[in-house]
Amino acid sequence: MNKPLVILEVREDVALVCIDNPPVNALSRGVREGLVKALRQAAADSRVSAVVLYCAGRTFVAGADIAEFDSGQPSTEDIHELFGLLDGYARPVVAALHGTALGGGLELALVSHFRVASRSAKVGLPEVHLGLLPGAGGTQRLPRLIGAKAALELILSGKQVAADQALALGIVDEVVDGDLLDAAIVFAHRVIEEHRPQRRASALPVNPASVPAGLFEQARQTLAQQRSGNPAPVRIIACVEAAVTQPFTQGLATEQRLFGECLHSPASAALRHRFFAEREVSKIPGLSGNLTPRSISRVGVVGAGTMGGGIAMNFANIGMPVVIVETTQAALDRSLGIVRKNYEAAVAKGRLSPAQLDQRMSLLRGALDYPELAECDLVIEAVFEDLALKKQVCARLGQVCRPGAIIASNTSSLDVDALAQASGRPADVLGMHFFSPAHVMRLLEVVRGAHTGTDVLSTVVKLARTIGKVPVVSGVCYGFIGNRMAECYLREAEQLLLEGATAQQVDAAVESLGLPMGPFRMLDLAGVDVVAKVVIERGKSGQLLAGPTYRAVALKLMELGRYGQKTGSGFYRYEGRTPLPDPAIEQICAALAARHGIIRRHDIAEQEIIERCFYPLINEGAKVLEEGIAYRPGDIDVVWINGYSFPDYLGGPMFWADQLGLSTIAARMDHYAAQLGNEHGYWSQAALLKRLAAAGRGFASLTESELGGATG
Ligand code: 3H9
Repeated sequence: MNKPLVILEVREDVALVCIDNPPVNALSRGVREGLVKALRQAAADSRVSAVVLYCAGRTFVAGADIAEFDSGQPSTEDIHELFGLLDGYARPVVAALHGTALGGGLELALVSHFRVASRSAKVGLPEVHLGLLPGAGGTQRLPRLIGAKAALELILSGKQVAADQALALGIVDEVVDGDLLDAAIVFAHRVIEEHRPQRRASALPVNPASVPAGLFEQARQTLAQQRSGNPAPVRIIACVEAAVTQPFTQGLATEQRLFGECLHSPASAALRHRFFAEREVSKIPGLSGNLTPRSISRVGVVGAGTMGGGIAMNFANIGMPVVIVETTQAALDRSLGIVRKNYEAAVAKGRLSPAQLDQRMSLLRGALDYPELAECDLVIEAVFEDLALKKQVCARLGQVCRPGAIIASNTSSLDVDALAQASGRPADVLGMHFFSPAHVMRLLEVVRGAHTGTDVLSTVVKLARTIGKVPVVSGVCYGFIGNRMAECYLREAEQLLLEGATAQQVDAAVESLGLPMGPFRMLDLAGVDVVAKVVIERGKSGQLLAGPTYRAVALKLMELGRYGQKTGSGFYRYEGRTPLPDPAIEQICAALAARHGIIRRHDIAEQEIIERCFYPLINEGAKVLEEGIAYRPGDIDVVWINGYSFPDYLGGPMFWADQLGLSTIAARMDHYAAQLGNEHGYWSQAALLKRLAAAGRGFASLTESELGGATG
């Protein structure tokens, strides 16, 4: 028999209602049914004078069951039945909060009449991150409890607040140390003895002083400037405004209507996809859960450039000592100086205390020789992106690192298997591709070589979570998942310049989709010289499927010393950091076009730019899947959202492709092959794309057995 999700126990005059639905006590249908049953039973029990609602396991209810929203299960009407029952409950209900009381979980606590929280508890309404709004009365009850302004800020930000702050705000009534359930029972007894009436949030007026003039108008204006595709924020503002202007039941109806609009929006579906995809990435097919991870307590970094320094910060941030090796004292000093500046900036913003800065800096030690790395458990090389140099470094690391130490390369594109071979101990080697700035960006591509030990892989995936990264495992290929796909995007973006589009036109089209920066602003920021060198190196390696105009503009700009923002000109000219259109680019592109016989046109529309930049990228994603370089389409989406700022409300390129329809994409690929020619195979469809499109399927429909697995 299945374990009950809700258990009722009557202890003297208090009914203890316990929710036990691991891992996070989500308010699933079974829990809702169990709660209604337990509450009705307690109501009929003459011994019961009060109810304490609490949870087993690591947390109070962390929200509605998000998976139910996608499963097409019938509406959440029974939630409202449960909440109505609690609101009108004839005996006082005390919610006992521990862990994270989030979303529908906090709403469950808000509809209870009193709230007691453990000191370590956190509360919040994070629905906005899922493109939703609190749909179980949260937008109506919270403003009545803590005021409209504070409630609006909390719901719009989706932030969690600690128990002490929740007490100060008026979200909880008491914060306790020690045993939470005992404290909640004591609280319930006090309520009974003092004959305290139930404090129903639904019956409270919103404090007028908490609604400064223009509150909602200003919130709408701020939102308009953010150009977000998330449907929730504007509706959250409307709901909190309704809490101020409408009676409770009417406000609740407004909330339910607007919640429904959010729930059925494509953006919320995309954000929910992101939620699960980011958790799924750590599940590595074929890897036993019983693997003993290698112990990592000391890290080494070779190469103290911007990347190396940023990588080192990740480990110092969690209290791990780091040895940084460079060839000269000057390079070490420069790097540690940059790290200190980064920490000082965090202190200035109040995110770090001066004492924490000192403590973190004290964990970083510079060294000029490899033997200093002998005691490290993990060494990450972050030297210049040059295969010969990286091979030399890995060979040296293979000699000096202690047996069992993991050797990682921060290469962004090179052959990890070749590096592993050079080390002489390939089972210990993998790629850890950090994104710049390495101490800020959440993505880590973990590159699994042909001989990488399964314990090594699992150790690094776990470690990545510990340092706050989202790890996505990639197989070995040029550029791994992200940079490999980005090549197609950049190729077409530059090709469009040759055909007559301007840099600002291409950037604007891409930005209209929701990316914060189009390709040319991005290239100017990254350094045109840096990216052009990558193209040259790849050309030399014979791995480029390329015609004579491949990335021709970037190569030309490098030749001209137009390296981007740092030299004051690149695809744009710069006044300070402001990019301005540069007629010189038009002339350069026109000359290149004439040389290569490309006819320039002036009718390139936004839609063509979007299709030509993104459809080949999606097609490459299909190849990445069919070759087993990525395990799942969702892994690719996680890479693009976290590493390349692809808009999360589109769910990542593969999820977006499914929404557009793969047959549409396939048809447009054929169209461009016919219009532009396909001499170099740029418009040849991946077999997987072709097959799915023909079958009217999407990437999301791929089963485990259909997915590649070369990574395994
Ligand atoms: C809502 O409440 C709407 C209501 O207002 C209106 C209703 C009408 N549902 O993150 P973790 C799973 S919307 C289903 O790795 P952590 C998660 O997928 C909801 N599943 O752990 C994972 O599964 P697996 C508002 C959920 O310790 C496992 O639990 N609430 C849910 O790092 C562990 O998760 C939120 O948005 C869920 N609600 O972090 C809170 N939550 O093991 C969302 C988690 O199979 N959740 N799972 O991969 C969180 O923020 C974090 O999970 C939490 C724990 C902080 C709780």
